[in-house]
Amino acid sequence: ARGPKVIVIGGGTMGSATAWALAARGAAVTVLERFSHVHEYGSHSGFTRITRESYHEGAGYVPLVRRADALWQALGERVGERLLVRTGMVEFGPESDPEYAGAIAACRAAAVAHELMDAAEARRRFPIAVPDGWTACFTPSGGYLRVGPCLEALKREAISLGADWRTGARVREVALGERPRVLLDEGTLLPADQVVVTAGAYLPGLLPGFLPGRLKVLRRVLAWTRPDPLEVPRLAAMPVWAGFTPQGFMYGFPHGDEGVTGFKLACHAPTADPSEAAVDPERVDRSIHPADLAPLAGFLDAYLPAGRGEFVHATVCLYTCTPSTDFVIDRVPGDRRVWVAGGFSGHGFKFAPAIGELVAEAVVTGEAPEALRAFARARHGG
Ligand code: PYC
Repeated sequence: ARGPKVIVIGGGTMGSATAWALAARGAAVTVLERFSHVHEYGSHSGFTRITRESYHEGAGYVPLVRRADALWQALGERVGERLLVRTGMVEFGPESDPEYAGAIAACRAAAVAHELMDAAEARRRFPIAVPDGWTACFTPSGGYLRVGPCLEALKREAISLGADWRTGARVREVALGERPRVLLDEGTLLPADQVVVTAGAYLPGLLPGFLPGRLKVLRRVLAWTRPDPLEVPRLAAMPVWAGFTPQGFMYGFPHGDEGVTGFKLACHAPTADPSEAAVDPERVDRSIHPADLAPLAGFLDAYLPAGRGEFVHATVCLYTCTPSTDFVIDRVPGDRRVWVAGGFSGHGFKFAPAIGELVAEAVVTGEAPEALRAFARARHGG
């Protein structure tokens, strides 16, 4: 590589994608990952992630989903692996729910192919007990990404383009000065021309001065049931799904998607309710408690009874949330050579290669591309 020497701190989802995109642009990349490649301690645990264009968080995200989708497809073809499984996605709820209405509005605003149906038709097509008066919205472009193969492909490609990938490398400090330097826990000081911090839930601990008090790390639980075997064919043929219910935004995958033989579901809540405390990722409770599973069982009882069954597996996923749930991608205050991509607020995975591309562009050219303006620190009160 003849380009700048860039250290990427955090080799999870966004770090892997950024390292790949930087290496493809000729940068001399070193990735520092404190755990192993693909692990349970951050935000990519649980084997699969949804991709969708029905973007209730804002139609402005749709071009980014489309770009990422094309990059995932191309990467999959290059490495000879299926990374994206296009199942379609069905969402349901009362149209009076602002987020569900937002999903439909995003489809309309961004010309996302979708089919809106009443409750009776939704019940006929899917094993979901959509209440009368609610509707369902099916988007054929939805699907899921296979986390392990996605992250392996990004890493393999980055290494083939010259990236130096270090696991078990924990960073203590990013030292600013004439040239940024990264201090490893074991005492080594690594100089760089530029640094990208993609440390996920570990970002607030590493750079406490970056959006102080504005990034909250939340603990979320992903769980798998073992449904009645007679229900499995119907559940396996389902698209990815989400319900905008009074209990929250519940979502899940077809039975047997990846990793665990079971029916995976979770509650996506990127904003803490008033009684919920943010967690410290170094000390987060990783055991699973009945209170973690009860809302999921209640959701299945009410809306997806075919998926009911004993919980056979569960894992913790950490969300790093901004107040608006929009991402934050910008330089650190006072140093043009240190970039941060974070605050993915539980909805970032699908975008990874598109984010990697934009961050790499910013690093290599020294200018934030237009598409990153929406994620400036100033938008979050920084
Ligand atoms: O980003 O699509 C998403 C998602 C759904 C549930 C959690 N994240």
